[in-house]
Amino acid sequence: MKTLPPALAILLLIGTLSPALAADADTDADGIPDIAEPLLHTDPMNADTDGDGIGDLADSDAVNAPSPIAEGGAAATYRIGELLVENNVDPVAKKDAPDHLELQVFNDGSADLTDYTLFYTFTDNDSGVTEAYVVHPAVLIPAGGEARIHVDEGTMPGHLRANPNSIYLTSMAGKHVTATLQATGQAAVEATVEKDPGGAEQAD
Ligand SMILES: [Ca+2]
Ligand SMILES: [Ca+2]
Ligand SMILES: [Ca+2]
Repeated sequence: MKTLPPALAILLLIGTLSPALAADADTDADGIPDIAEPLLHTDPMNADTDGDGIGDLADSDAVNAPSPIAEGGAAATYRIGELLVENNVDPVAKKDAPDHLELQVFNDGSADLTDYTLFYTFTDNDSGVTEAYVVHPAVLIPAGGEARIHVDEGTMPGHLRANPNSIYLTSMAGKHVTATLQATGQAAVEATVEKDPGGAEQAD
C-alpha cells in the first residue's frame, strides 16, 4: 500500500471528522488549513516550511529538508563565530531576548558576502527526532566585517522567520543544534551547540 504524505493523511482525517474545519482558513495557501499545521509541525505562514522546494502539502517530510551543502570547494573566506540557542541578548536594548537560533558570521574575504545558504538542524535528545531547514538569508556580511543572522519572529532586518511549530519551541527536551553555511563555490563551515532541557524561554 502506498503511504500518503503526512499532510494528506491529516487532511483526510480532519475532512472525515469535520468537513467545516477542513475548509477553514489557509493563510499561506499551501493547501493545509491553519488549524492543521501545528499537527504537522509546519508553519501556517510558510508554504514550504523546511525550504527544500517542496510545498508542505506534498512534502513527505515537511520539516526535514535534505542537506543542500556541497562537498569540497575553495577554502572558505568566512567563518562562524558565536552560535546561540539560548540566553540571547538584544544588543540595542541590552536586555534578554527570547531564546532563538542566532549565528555570528565573520567575512575575512575582500568582497561582501550576499549569496549563501544556511542549513540548520535541531535534534531532540529525548525522541531522536530531527528537523532540518534550508534558508537563503538576505543578510549582507560585509568584507572584513561580520553580521548576525537571527531566526526568530523575522520582522527586523537580519531576522528570519522561525517555524512556530518547530520542536525547538514545542519540545522541552535538550537539543543538539547544527548550523552549516556555504557560499557558492566555497567550502562549507559548520558549528554545533547544545540546548539545555527546558524549552525556549521568553525574555524576563
Ligand atoms: Ca496552510
Ligand atoms: Ca505551511
Ligand atoms: Ca518542504
